[in-house]
Amino acid sequence: EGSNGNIKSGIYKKIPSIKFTKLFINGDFVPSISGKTFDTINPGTEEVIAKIAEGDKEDVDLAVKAARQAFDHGSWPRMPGCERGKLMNKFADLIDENLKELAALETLDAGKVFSFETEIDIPSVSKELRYFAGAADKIHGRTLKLSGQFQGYTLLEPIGVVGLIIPWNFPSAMFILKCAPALAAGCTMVIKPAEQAPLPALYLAHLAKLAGIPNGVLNVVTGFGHTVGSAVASHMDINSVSFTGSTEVGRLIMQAAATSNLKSVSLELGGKSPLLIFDDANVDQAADLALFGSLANKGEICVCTSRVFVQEGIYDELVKKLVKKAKTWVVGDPFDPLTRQGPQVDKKQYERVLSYIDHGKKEGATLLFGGKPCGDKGYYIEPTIFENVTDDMLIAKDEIFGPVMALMKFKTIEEVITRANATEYGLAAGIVTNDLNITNRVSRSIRAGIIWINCYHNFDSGCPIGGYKMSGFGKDHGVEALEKFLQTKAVVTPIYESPW
Ligand code: TXE
Repeated sequence: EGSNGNIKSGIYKKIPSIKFTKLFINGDFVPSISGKTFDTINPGTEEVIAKIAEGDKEDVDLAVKAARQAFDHGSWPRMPGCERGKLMNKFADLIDENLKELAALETLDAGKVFSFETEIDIPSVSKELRYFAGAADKIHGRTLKLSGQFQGYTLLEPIGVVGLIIPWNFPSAMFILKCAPALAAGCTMVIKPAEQAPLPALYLAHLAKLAGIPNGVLNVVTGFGHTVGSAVASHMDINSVSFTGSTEVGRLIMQAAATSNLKSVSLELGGKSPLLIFDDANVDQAADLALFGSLANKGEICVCTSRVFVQEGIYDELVKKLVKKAKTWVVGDPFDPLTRQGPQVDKKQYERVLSYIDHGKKEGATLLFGGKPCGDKGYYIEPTIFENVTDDMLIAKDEIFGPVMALMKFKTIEEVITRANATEYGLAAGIVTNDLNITNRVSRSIRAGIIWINCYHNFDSGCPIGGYKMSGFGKDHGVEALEKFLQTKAVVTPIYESPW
C-alpha cells in the first residue's frame, strides 16, 4: 500500500560500480581529446554519479574514421550473416548475464523503476538483439525478369557508416533498438547516447567488445547534442543517421544532413497519442489502461496516452475509478519494488513538466489529481490528471513527456476520430472497446504508426513502430527497421549472349 509523495529511503538500493566513463572508439575506452568531462546526475538524489568523457567534433571524427575503416576493410560487412548473428547472440547472452548491473545503471542514471527494468526492459533488450541476429542471414533481394532479353537481380547492401543519436528515456533499449538492425545489416556505427543517461550505453559497449564484435564496428561518443550530436548529423563520412528525440532536434538533423552530404535520415520524434475509451468498455480495466498508458515510465515515453478521450456514458464512473487508482500509484525511490514511478530524468524535464501543469491550471482545465512536486530532493512529480481539457489548450497539444493525463469527454465515434487526429503528431493510439466495428473503423481512421486495441505500450521486436505526420519517418523494430540501414543495388545482364 503506497501513497503519492511517499519517497521511501533506498532499502533495496543496489548501487552498481561505475566502471566505464570514457568514449568507446575502435574497441578501446579512451578519454576525450580535450580531456573534458561532464557530470552525470542521479535524478532521485540530485547527486553526481560519475564524470563522463565529454566528446566533441574531433572525437566524432576519430570514431567515424574507425567505423569507416571497419566498413571499408574490416570483416563485419563481409562476414556471412549467420556469423554476424552468432556474435549478436553472444552479445545478447552477455546482456542477460549482466541484467541486474545494467538495470541498476538505468535506475541510477535515468530514475527508471528497477523492478520494471529487471522484469521487462532489459530482457526485451536482449530479445531485440536475438530478433535481429536471426534476421542477419535473411537479407536478400529479388530476381527480376526484365523486358527484352535481359534479366536482373537486386542486392541489399549495408548503407555504410551510420550515426545513431538516442535519447535518455530508455537508455539501453534505445541503444539496441538502433544498433541491432544496423549490426544485422552489416553497417558500422557511431552511437551518441543522451547526456542525461550515458552509463548504460558505455556498459553495453563493453559487453559488445566482450562478445567479440570487431573493433571499430560499434563506437560510442558521449557528450552533448549541440557538439557531438550535431557533428554526427553533419559528418561528411556518415551515410545515414537514425535519431530518436525531440521534433525540434529532428528538424536540425534533417537540415544538417541536407547541408552536408545528403545522408539519409530516419526520425522518431514526439507524440500526443490519444486513448479512446468507448461506452461498452470494462470501466475498471479501462482505468488501469489509461493510468498505465499515461504514467508508465513517469510519462517519459514517446507513445504515452497523454490525451484520454472517454465516451460520455461511462465518463463519471471512469473518473471515480481513475482517482481511486491514482491514489495507489506509488511515487518514490525507483530501487524500491513497491514504486511505480521514479523521478523525472533531470531538472530541465522536471521544470518543463511542472510548467505545463501550471499552464493547464491557468488555461482553465480542472486539476482532478496530483499536480505538485513531491519529496524534498530529486525530481519527483505527483501523477497528475486534468479534466475539462479542451482541444485547443497547450496541455492537449504539446508533448509534455511527464506523468500528466488530459481527460476529455466525447459523444460520437465521428467526433472522437476527428479530435484524435487533430494533432500534428501521429505516433500511436489506443482503443478500448469490445465492438469489432468500432475497432475496425477507428484503427483505419487514426493517422498514427501503431494502434493498440485493449492494450497499450505493447512493444515487440517483431512489430514495427514509427511515426506518421510530424512524429517522423522510418520504422524501429520488425524487419522494416532493417530498411533504413540497407540500400538496393540492381544488377542487370543479358539472358543470352551479350549483344555488345
Ligand atoms: O531532447 P533532444 P531533450 C521529447 C520530449 C522531451 C523533449 C526534449 O518531449 O520533453 O523532446 O528532450 C541529441 N544535433 N523527446 O531535450 O534534445 C541529444 O544530445 C544532434 C521525445 O532531451 O532531442 C540526445 O542524445 N543531436 C523522445 C538526443 O538528441 C542533438 C525522447 C535527444 O535529445 C542535438 C526524448 C543537435 N543539435 C525527448 N541536440 C522520443 N521520441 O521518445 C540534442 N541532440
